[in-house]
Amino acid sequence: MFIDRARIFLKTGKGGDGCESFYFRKSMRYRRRDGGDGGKGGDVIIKTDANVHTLLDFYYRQHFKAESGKHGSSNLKKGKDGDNCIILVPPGTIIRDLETSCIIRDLNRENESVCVARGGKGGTGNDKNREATAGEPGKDKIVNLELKLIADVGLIGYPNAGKSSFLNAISDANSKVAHFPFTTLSPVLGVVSLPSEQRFVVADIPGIIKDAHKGKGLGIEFLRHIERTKLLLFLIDMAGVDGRDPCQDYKDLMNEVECYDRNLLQRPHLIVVNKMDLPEAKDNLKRFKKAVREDIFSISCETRAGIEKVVEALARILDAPSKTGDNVGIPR
Ligand SMILES: Nc1nc2c(ncn2[C@@H]2O[C@H](COP(=O)(O)OP(=O)(O)OP(=O)(O)O)[C@@H](O)[C@H]2O)c(=O)[nH]1
Ligand SMILES: [Mg+2]
Repeated sequence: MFIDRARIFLKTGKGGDGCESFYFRKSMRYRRRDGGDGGKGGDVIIKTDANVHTLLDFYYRQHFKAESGKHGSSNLKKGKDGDNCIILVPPGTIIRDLETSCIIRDLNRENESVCVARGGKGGTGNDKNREATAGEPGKDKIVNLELKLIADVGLIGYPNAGKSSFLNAISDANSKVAHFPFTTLSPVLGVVSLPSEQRFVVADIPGIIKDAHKGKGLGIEFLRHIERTKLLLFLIDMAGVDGRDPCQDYKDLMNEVECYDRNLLQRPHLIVVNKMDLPEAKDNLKRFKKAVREDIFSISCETRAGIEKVVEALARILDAPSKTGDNVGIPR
């Protein structure tokens, strides 16, 4: 199960009460105030950890509580601060306040942390002529977590187009491949390592079909995971194995991406046509080239033909200094 959204309830620690206490000995003329301060209530902190990959843990547990501060005591003893509650999330998690809908933080890097809810202040003890006060309550919060994977390249294609086969061919990933649609039900990341020591991450997301933006198939929710990618790779089954027209597939995919977020189409992208080992693919490609006037990379994941050229192109584009809206030499 791949959970990429969660709602969690955060309870902060209450501040410990300040102590009201007086010290007195027979030899003293006046009693002395010696009440210590209360300890601070624990905060709730959210931190990224590279070993956490999904928000699945929050499917089982939604309530988190930091420790309250201890009360102050006589002899100016300060109460102990409450322990913070630290919640681990994968890098790429966006934290949103439920009440205001504002983004509290977009945690992109490893070991990045943010204090989401502050514990209450400890009360003051009655020393130094002050009155003892009670500890303050903390600011509890309900937050929504949303995971957007961090990858350099996002694969977009119809189900069965060969996205997982392509990812497995170029990277260390082991994404499930099968001859039926919707084999991949949750995003898979693969790391491509080149002899030049350049490395980049490719995200395989579940297939998209016409009218996915209206909820058809698995919908377009998963496109969220390519929002942060630098480059989009449209993968098209040129043999039309499932009986569709590849030119129409391309138009449908573009349309679905546009419906999700039209700015995504401003991103550099590559068009890769797959299954060129099958005889139907040759004729289809001729028509496709006339209809789609862009650079096209033809490959076969079955024979591995053309795959190296695509990897070289990806590496070149990713290596180039990025300019917003730049189409990196690929005319649209
Ligand atoms: N002949 C041929 N078959 C291919 C090629 N690439 C993939 N296939 C086959 O196409 C089918 C689908 O491949 P997948 O890699 O699972 O496709 P996908 O796009 O990940 O599919 P979903 O996960 O369902 O979206 C499998 O039976 C593959 O063996 C190719 O280049 N040539
Ligand atoms: Mg797949």
